[in-house]
Amino acid sequence: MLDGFTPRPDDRAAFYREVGCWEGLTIGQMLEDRARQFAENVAVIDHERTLTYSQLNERVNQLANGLLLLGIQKEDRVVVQLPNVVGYVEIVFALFKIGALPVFSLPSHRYNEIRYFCEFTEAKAYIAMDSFGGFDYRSLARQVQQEVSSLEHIINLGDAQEFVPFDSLFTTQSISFPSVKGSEVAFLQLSGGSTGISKLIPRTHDEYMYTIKLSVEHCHVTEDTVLLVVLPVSHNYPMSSPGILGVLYAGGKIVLSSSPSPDVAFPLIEKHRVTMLQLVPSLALHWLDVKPIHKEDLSSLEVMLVGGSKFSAQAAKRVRPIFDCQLQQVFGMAEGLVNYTRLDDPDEIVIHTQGRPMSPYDEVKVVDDEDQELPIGEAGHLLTRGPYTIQGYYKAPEHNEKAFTKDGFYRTGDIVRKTEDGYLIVEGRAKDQINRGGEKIAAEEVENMLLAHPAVHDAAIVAMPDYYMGEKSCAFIILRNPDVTKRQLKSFLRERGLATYKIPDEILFVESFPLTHLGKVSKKDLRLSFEKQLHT
Ligand code: OOB
Repeated sequence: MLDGFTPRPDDRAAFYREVGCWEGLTIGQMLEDRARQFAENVAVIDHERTLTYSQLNERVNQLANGLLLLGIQKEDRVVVQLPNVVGYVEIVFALFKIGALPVFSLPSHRYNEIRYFCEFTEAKAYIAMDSFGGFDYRSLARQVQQEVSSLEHIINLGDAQEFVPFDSLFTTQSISFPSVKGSEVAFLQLSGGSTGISKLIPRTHDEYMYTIKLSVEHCHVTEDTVLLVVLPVSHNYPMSSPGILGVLYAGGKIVLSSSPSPDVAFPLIEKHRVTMLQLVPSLALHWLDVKPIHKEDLSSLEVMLVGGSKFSAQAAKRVRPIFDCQLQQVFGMAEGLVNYTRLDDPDEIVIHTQGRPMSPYDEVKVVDDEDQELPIGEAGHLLTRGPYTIQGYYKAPEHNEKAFTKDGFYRTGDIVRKTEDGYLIVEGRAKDQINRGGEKIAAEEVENMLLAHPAVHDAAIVAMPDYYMGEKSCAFIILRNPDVTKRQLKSFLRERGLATYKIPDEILFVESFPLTHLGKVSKKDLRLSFEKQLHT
């Protein structure tokens, strides 16, 4: 078993197997199976390529052989940083098949994150595009390769220059694949994080296959489903809720969009008769606002899933009248627990709640600050344990002590209310995080980086309200040296390679921070002071 992975206690693992949650299947076997069952169905489309299930499986096998020949072995970590392209699907399945572990990162990650992921996971390979969205990933790769000694291979999609060209890896030479078990770790997913840099989340084949199967059931994914993916495909939500894996499980079709812009996405919906969409609230709001001025025929749409951050009831009410499709709210987390509103729920529930857990074996508690369960209807901390919620972050024993209870419940950091029927309403957050349109920013990570600037005496990042994004980030800064400008501070963060979405949207210089009675910075008061400034 992978070092740094926390398995379930034996009795609970046995229970999840006994009741049929864990079936011992791997994600690679799933594709093998579906390629037989749905051979001629189209599996995946991007702006350049279309592959059927049998073609996809064949390409994946050829790539898996090439990866083995290159020297990638079972349990090797491979940092994957790709946008929404067919190559992404090919590479992750090839890694699954040989038991190597993709470490998922986002196209918006930069040196700060990629170097950390490569170093922390002792990655053997890093795979990225040549360039995308105006950014050259090869120069990033060069920098990281020099500094991380474990990195033996850099694989590049496109103009690879001195790196291994992705296309050169496909080979018909056949090597036997290592055997991979359902109980083994399939990949490392990123957490939103609240302390320092992102923690990594090890998910096993068994639990992820269960997630996929349940999502397919609750979102009614079938062979006729056409899913448009506009969010970054490596995020847990478009990956498995129901995501690309759910669609492949059911034999449906995935359409990968290179951009979430309606100018790109709406023509794709019309062209491919898309039936299902996954959005974050910030995008849903934008799409709701611009839909009336677009002429494309979107009548094929049946379900729009919205999740990743809170979707207001006000916005939720507009989905059906404007898009003439069903809304399904999803409240999930890369650590595991996923809640859906059900497709046969009354409007009242779909509009006002974030759904209920998808498995009957999900255990969900709402507790006070002393971990005492609260009566139904009262808002408190959400704790959860279950067949697909992790028991520990990867190689993080100290953090795990705090992030999990003694009996294995994950402290989500979310403040929720539970209804009589078991639905959850997200009321807020106890974790020190900004949810910027579904992208999570750990305040501490950005604060630490700001503190490295010689002119900064102290820094505190808080969320500020924003119509589209839900939240944006605001950095309150006490300066040592008044000559520095906001622009210089932002460039400083950029130059240190911080992911673009983590650069504070606003910077405010202050003389001092309000303190709590314990003498800690009161972020609540900082937020209030921001709102006051906004009103004046
Ligand atoms: C999804 O996963 P992560 O890991 O990026 O973020 C999880 C956190 C949750 O703990 C919560 O704070 C927030 O994102 N969140 C929501 C929400 N969905 C997620 N807050 C309010 N309302 C919602 N509907 O974001 C994710 C993973 C799988 C499926 C869907 C979302």
